[in-house]
Amino acid sequence: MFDEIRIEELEVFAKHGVFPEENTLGQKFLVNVCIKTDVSKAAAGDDIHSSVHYGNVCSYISEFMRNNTFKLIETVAERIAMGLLVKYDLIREISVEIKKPWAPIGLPVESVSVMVNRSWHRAFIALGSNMGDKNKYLNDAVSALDKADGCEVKKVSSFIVTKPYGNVEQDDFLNGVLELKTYLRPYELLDLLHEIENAAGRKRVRRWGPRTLDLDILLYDDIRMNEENLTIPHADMKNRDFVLTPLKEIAPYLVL
Ligand code: ROI
Repeated sequence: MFDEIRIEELEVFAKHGVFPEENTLGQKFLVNVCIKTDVSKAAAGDDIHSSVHYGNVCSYISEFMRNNTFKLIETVAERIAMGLLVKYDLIREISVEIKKPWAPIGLPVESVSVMVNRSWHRAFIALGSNMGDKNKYLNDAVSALDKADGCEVKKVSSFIVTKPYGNVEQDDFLNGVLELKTYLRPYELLDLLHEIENAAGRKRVRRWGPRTLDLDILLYDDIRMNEENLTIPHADMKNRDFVLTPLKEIAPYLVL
């Protein structure tokens, strides 16, 4: 589906490591990167501005690795992957491998390495509130999500007043749906939604009780998962007009 731009064995002298001497003496690191992007526009126009300049990517990596010190090459790889995803709009997926050919482990080894893969995902999030200043709770949630690391709100539906669903006697809800671009994985996204709910003073007193703010993952790319505290697509969304109506407004093309 995507084209690839590869960087192989970029050499950087830096100070990452768990052992204190690694943080003072430093050692050689080798970096491999595979960028998934669409190069057709750049190729057609023979224009570097429509592509990802691999020279600039190499400088970014080299500088980042020399100016920071981490214990784990996992951290180095992940931070580079995320930094590049955010910096270059054209990068859709990226893998970053960090190798240590001189790892001081006291055994003969060719090299040790970590490779991380990160990419952009599209999620749809349902928003609901039926306590206090409902409109403010929903608007604040939209901006909190837009400001969060690795997240960008692409579309927000109108907010609609809905009768409580599920045989519950409580105040009317204000509901909406937003489309999110994110590099967070489903469980990381779930944690972020919980943090935002908690910041809005959400108390989990009883199931289906009134709430200041409720945020649910409806869809995440095309994935299907059924785990103890996370089901995607949302288990009951097809029965909930308060979700389907705003979802249809911002994504009428979706086939559920
Ligand atoms: N009913 C409506 N109308 N809107 C909601 O957001 C909502 N959320 C819930 C329950 C209690 C199921 N009912 C709802 O969690």
